[in-house]
Amino acid sequence: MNSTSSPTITETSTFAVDIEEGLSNYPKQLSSKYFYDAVGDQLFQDIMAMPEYYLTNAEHDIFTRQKAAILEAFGDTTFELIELGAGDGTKTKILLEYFLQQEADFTYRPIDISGNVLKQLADDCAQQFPKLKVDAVKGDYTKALSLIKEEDNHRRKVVLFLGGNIGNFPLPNAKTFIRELATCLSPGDLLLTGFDLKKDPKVVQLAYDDPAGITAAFNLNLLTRINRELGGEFDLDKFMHWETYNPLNGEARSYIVSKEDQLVQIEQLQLSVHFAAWEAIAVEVSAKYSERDIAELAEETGFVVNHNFVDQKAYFVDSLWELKQ
Ligand code: AVI
Repeated sequence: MNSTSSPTITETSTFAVDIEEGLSNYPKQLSSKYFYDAVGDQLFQDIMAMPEYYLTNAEHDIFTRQKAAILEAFGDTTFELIELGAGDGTKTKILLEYFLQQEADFTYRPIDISGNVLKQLADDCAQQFPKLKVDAVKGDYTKALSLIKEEDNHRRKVVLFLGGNIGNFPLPNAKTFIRELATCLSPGDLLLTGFDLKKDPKVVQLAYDDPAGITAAFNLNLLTRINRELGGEFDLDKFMHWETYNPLNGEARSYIVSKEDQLVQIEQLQLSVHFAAWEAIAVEVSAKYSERDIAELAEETGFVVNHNFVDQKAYFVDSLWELKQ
């Protein structure tokens, strides 16, 4: 598919199944991948523009200042550029523009769960970079892995996994995911991953519990989505957002907490969900790493760290890894 056509719609909807399972479990748990409906996409844009959400600016700083070093570290200007969880691609475009200026020979393959942002990204690329070959695909990470596996092996693959998306896996799951990703790559292929670094816990806490309540709205929108798509009857006033940051394991965790004992009907699931007062639903983990954690993760998943690109505040790192023989 070229940059002017619409992204392929390939995702199978497991929303209803996952919601039913997550709300029937104890403790209750829902995946943050379901935050991203049209309203969620907009709220995430708002989050990225918040002064407290430092991750976006930090990675922007890295790409702006170190794009030449990044391309140089690739060691070759011919590659397949695959982006997992591409989002709106704002920061990636800094790299794309530079790679094009340097006449690198590459196709850009963004993969994202949100068709809305992906369509926007494909359209933006077509406008801004008419010469860029774009092949955009809607899908989650499982879909992404199967696509990477299907790719022919003529060109070296460079996989981008930016913005701290890896943090949305708890550490053991991150390891499993990267190991699986490694099985889809060949020795010498590259992985550029954005890791949010462990830092002053107050800074992290504020990024996920902003005073304006944008993050709270982002998380609670999941209940609105269940109401709309599955005939749920969640009353948002009876729930609240709660955030914790554990500086030991680096996990920032988001919860939706029921403020009272209540029953919530979800018509299309024919489900009546009981919440005890102050019962929580775990909705998101945003893990933070130290450089040592990153080195260990690379080692344990078959990669070698080629270079760490750190922003000026040392808040965030884009870590370039190469798959070992
Ligand atoms: C997409 N992901 C990296 C964001 C994060 O920081 O975990 C999602 C997010 N959740 C709350 N704020 C931002």
